[in-house]
Amino acid sequence: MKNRYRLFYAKIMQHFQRFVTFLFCTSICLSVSCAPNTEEKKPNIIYILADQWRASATGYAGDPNVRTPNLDQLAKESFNFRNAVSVMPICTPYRASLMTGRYPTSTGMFLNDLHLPASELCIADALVSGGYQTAYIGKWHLDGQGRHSFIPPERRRGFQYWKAAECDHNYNHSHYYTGDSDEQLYWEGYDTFAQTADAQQYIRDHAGSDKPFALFLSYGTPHFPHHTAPEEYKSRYPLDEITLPANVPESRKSEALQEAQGYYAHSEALDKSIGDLLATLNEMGLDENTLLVFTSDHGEMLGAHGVRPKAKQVPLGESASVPFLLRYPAIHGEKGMVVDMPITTPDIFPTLFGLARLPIPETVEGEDLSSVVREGVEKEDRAVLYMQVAPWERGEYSREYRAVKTARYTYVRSLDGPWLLFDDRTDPLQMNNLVSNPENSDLVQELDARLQDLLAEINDDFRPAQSYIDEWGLVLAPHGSIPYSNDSDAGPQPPQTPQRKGNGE
Ligand SMILES: [Ca+2]
Repeated sequence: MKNRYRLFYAKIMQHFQRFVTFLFCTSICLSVSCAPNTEEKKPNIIYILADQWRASATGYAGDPNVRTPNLDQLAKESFNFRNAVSVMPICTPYRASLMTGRYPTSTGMFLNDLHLPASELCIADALVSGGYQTAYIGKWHLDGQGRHSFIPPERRRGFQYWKAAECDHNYNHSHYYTGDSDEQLYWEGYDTFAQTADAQQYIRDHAGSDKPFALFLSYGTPHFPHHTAPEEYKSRYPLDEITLPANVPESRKSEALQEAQGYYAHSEALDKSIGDLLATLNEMGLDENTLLVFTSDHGEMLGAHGVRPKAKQVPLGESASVPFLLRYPAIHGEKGMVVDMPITTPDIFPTLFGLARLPIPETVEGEDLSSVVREGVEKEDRAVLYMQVAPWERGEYSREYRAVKTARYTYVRSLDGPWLLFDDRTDPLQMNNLVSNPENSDLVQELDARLQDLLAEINDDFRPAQSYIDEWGLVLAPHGSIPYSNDSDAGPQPPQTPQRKGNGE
């Protein structure tokens, strides 16, 4: 009898608890999601894009040389995607993919200095449609009509506030254009600092606005020339105090050290700038409702694996892996999370839009990963694609390739078949290519199947470079990419705009 009574009592309590839970959830639902458009206030968006900052070269990622206290702090407050890759580790192709959310094989934007077709829907146009004010400061590299040419408002792809140049890495005397004027202006002093000051002013000027803003801040550094970094920062990296990773062979060491000094100096100067920018955001009370990203378009080899310093394009981690911090306290609070799930460039546009609750255009090919930030749960077993369609770099690693990155592995296929397999967890310097090891044949097969699936999704059948060059009607210069001019007096250069001719034509 006693037991039966106990069971009966437990049942009653169970029902009671369910009822209380129901009441509790209903009241939350009424007060939060079902309340009259408690739609989250649209966040401001600040996208900080460095040029050539490899994933490993920050304090928080464990680089023993560089000092990045501001980024280290930001990493603690952010979702730190430590397996982020550049969909094509080179300038224009990355930027085209960022702007469109599409793969280089879908837009034809797989070489530097191409002109992004007007028919491609860009992120700023979509942001304006979503009620945003838009701004772009720094390096653009999508206009393809001369690196020093004026880019008129109608070719700015939806960016309203504009202080930008197509491409200029002369950091202590770099140009920009603004407004409707084709007058070439120059940033005062070191452009990283001047562009930061301009972004700070933009934030102050727009803090009280009814409309949210989206600011893209596209720095030229720490891309070479490395020796032009501010002396004050260079002096903090004496050559005899720099430790090179074990994958830099003896033959590259002295050159790598020399370049690393300026590379780290540019990086620390940029870290300082990011600290200044974050301070302004905080002063204006905008921290909470700002979706902030810090990332880079691709990395830098700095002599690793014997590849010359300044090079990228190749599939190795120093070139393809990028830092990617995303902070949006209104959604995830003050603490961040380390995310092992990989992310590739086309995922960025839809993820930002998912977080801002904006409709994602149908043209976008990447995946919306906003739920990962909202719920703090990674997608299991994700694999992402990156590639090189027509490399113009020369050397052992400069081949056409298609690659898969997972939380653990990098697998790369060349036109000859399976080429590289690294266990990035046990071998982060990628010194042990496991692809030919018979023990790994199942793994190679599995990763190759995943690669084929990802390629099928974007209808890419991985052909030799020339086939794509012909398909998109492009004509290359002797250096292996699109011809360009650095001469602003030469007037606009005729652009090469990829236009698909269709296979076999
Ligand atoms: Ca670049």
